[in-house]
This record gives sequence, structure tokens and C-alpha cells, in this order.
Amino acid sequence: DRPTLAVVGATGAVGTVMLSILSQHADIWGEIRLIASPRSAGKKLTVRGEEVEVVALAEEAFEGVDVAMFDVPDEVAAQWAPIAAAKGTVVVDNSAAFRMDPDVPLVVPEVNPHAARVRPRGIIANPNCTTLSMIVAVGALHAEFGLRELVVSSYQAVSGAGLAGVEALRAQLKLVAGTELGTTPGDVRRAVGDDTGPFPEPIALNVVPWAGSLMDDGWSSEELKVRNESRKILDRPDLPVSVTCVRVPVITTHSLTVHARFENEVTVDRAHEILSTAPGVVLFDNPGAGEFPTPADVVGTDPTWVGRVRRSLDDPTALELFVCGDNLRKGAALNTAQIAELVAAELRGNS
Ligand code: 11C
Repeated sequence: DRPTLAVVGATGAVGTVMLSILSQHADIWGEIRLIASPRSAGKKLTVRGEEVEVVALAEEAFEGVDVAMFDVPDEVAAQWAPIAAAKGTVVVDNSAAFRMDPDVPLVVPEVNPHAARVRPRGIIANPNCTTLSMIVAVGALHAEFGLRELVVSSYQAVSGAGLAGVEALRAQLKLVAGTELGTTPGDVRRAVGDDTGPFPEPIALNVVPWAGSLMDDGWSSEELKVRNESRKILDRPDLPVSVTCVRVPVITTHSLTVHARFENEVTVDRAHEILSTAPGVVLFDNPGAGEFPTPADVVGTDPTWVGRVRRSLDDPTALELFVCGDNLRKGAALNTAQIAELVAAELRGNS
């Protein structure tokens, strides 16, 4: 019998991409049940070419569900993932609620697939989209060279902040389009007005060095997530990781610059070989021909794209990279679906 899958949070920005990925991937599931807040219950959404009615989040909704993919706010996941797990459902959760729980594996199938099998709470966590947008490439280099340190800066798309982030950028772009704004202090801010949506500053014609909430000593929650999650996925709990997160006026696809220091000397040729053969990575690195990844080309694709690979001028053990990944696909829905498919294969093997 094919396993039953539930998608919890089916109507959100990531939920919508989950449904399209389920329609594109090999059809391994029996029933696919769509679950969302009571407000969305009764809506009809298309998955695998068929309309399915959304049911309200409730304990009974998990009856007979083998695997559930959750994309809901942290507090909703914290409450409902254990309820689903208690019913025997394996939960793959895309919130931050369980990522750092030592009894919950944090899984990227190309990097640490084995971790998915050890899940004492019946929950597997999916990393943050910023971590996921670089970790497949970094993990491949780590497997060969042994990582000693990471210093990264992100260039994060507005859809990382959900549909509200996309709406804010679109609305602000309308207000500045065709103007000469962006030439005097405050002119963009005045045109955009006080309502800057989920961002603390205007995002049109601007970059904003902030994502998430304020943590100790000036760090943002997003920066600490990238640090802590990278350490957990790579199984290097003491790895030095320094992160600066920045929001840019891109709809979808997070980019990062990465300074990665390794145990021994590295060469660009060997790094190219590793990256061009690593599963889930596309090497696109020919700056002489103008070839490097940008969000405009990467959006809507599955892999992690890598370009601008250089050896650090002052450190022969370090590489500099530019990495792009679609934050709604590999950064969220795709990785969650890949983990669910790993679990389905395991359940089939056991039955
Ligand atoms: C952003 N990465 O781009 C965030 C959103 O922990 O899953 C995802 C937050 C998370 O704003």
C-alpha cells in the first residue's frame, strides 16, 4: 500500500510550492490530504491534477496519515507536530520549533540522509531557507576538504518573509517605478510611506541588513539559525561560523557569499571538480563569459548554483564562492518533500 501524506499549511507560500512539487515528482503517495487553518478549510486546491478539499487542522485530520509535511508558524508547529507524531505520523517540519532539539534530526538529503532514520520524537526538522540555499555546496566541499570555518553574507529574497514580503516589495516597486527616486536621503522612504510590510525599512531600491528578530549582542535570529543549523547538519558542533543576513529586492532566490576555510590547501580546479559532480549542485562559473548564477535565472529551479569560485588571495586553505538557491524550492518545499520521500522509502522497506 502506498503511504498517505498530509500537507499541513497547504495554502501558504511554501505550501503552494509543495503542491506543485508533489505534482512534478514520481507519484509515490496514496492519498494526499491537505490541511490548513480552519479559515482555509473547504477551499479546493489542485495537486497531481486533481482538486482536493482542504480540511481544518484537528487531531482527527492525522488519522491514517503516515507522513506529514508541516509549513506553519513556529508556535503552530510546536503545538501540532507532537499531536500528529503521537498518532504515529512521521512529521517533517519546516518551522524553527524543533531544529535545535537534540532528539530531532535536521536533515538535508544530499548531506546527512542517514540522520533522518534516528527520530526519537517522530519529528524530522527541515532547515531554514538561508542555510539550505548554501549547505549542499558547502557540504560537498566539506566532505572532501574538511571545513574549519565559515564566514557568510546573505542576499535574501522577500518571499522568505512569506506572501506578505512579496506583496510589500510589489507595492513599493509600484510607488517608485518611473521616478527619479534614490538620489537624496529619505526620498525612497517618503515615497514608500510608513507601512514597510514585514521589513524594518523600505525594500524597493534598497538593501536592508536585517532578517528575523533581535537576539543577544546585536545578532539577528536568522544569523544564529544559519550558524547553529550549519553546525548541526555538518555534525561540527564547534565550527566557527559568522553570518550577516541582508534582505534585497528580489522576489524569490536567496544568494550568499561564502568564505570557507579548510584543513589543508585547496585548489580551484579540485573545487570545480567536486562542485560539478555533487548531487544537487550546478557549477556555473565562467566570469570571462559573464557566467555566474543570479536569482533571475535560478528562481524556479531545484539545484544549488555556484559561481565565482576563487582561492583566497591571503589564505591557500580558503575558498570564496557565490551561491544561489530558490528559497521556496530547495530552501523549503523541495527539501521537505525530499525528506518525506526518504521516509516513504524507509516505510516501504520496513513493511
Ligand atoms: C527569511 N529564512 O528569508 C527566512 C524565513 O526559520 O524558516 C524562514 C524562517 C525559518 O526571512
